[in-house]
Amino acid sequence: MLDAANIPQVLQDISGTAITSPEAWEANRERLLSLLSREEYGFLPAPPERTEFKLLDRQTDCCAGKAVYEKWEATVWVKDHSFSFPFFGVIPQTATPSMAFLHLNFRNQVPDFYMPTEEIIDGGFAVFSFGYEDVTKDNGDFSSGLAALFPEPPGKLALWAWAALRVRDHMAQREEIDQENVAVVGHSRLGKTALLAGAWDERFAFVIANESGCSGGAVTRGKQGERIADITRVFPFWFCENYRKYAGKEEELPFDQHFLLALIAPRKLYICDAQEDIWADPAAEFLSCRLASPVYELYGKQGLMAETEAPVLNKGYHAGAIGYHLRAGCHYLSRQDWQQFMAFLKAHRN
Ligand code: GTR
Repeated sequence: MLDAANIPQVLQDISGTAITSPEAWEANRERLLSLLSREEYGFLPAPPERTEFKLLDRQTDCCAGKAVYEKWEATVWVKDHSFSFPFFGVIPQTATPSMAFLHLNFRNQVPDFYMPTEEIIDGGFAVFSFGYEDVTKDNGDFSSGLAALFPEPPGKLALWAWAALRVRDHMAQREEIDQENVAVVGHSRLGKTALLAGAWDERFAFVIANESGCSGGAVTRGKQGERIADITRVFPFWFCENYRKYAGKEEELPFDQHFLLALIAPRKLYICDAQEDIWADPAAEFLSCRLASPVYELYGKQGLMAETEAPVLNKGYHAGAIGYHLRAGCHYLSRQDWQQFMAFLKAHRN
């Protein structure tokens, strides 16, 4: 049973003293990042010694000429070893810089059924993306792909997040992009990845996790559907080894998932769910947003603004710095979700 009283409070330092100022929160923030890294995801590797971006393809007739399509290859060097992966950009042909998404995609195709590209362009946004398995396979093999560059690689979620930071490095070089308004977005396992990327890299002004659920946006204690025992049995390689010891022992975790959400504060965060996706557990995600909100309040901002304990179907909770919606249907990243993301970004543009 979900019960906020059983969930650790985020505004406490290591000695249990209440955190009451942004300065005290920031002093404690690194400790929380390390805690999550040590116990759950593994540590984010240092940035590469060198990165090169090579343009592989460019088309100016994309979306009926409203946008430019580009295919790039990123090559990263870590201690004399290199690894390359492709990524894509679709950028509106406008005179002023565009707000932008970095979409962590399941596939390396543009457009894609999880990425309604023309609609995103029509909304006034650029969208960069990569196919996550071009970075490292979604399995327990750490001997190939990006994983092979690191002697002690973290879990796969952290490796995908590291690759996202390299695409963000590229976006940072682009004048067509409004650097103050870049969102990282992912669905499900890649929603968990988006949260990690956002926690680790403050260049993401917006972080969007769609149906990220267990070990993502949802609190673990009292959660329905997927539990740590389920996720570490089927996908142990997403995490570091330490995480397995919490299977069936959620109450021993020295944190809960709203700590991850709180690490994004005071930047904008967006969590969303599908009504039929009990595996992710919308109620546990909504509660997580509520429990992360006090950190936003330290900064004089409202986090999740909601009057009810449970989310109302199809209502866009867009007023606070933590946005949320629950849509009808099943586990999916739909165009309806994208419409909500675009509305939230426009409403909260920096
Ligand atoms: C499921 C997994 C979830 C979620 C999902 C997905 O099988 O149990 O945590 O990440 O995959 O990525 O689609």
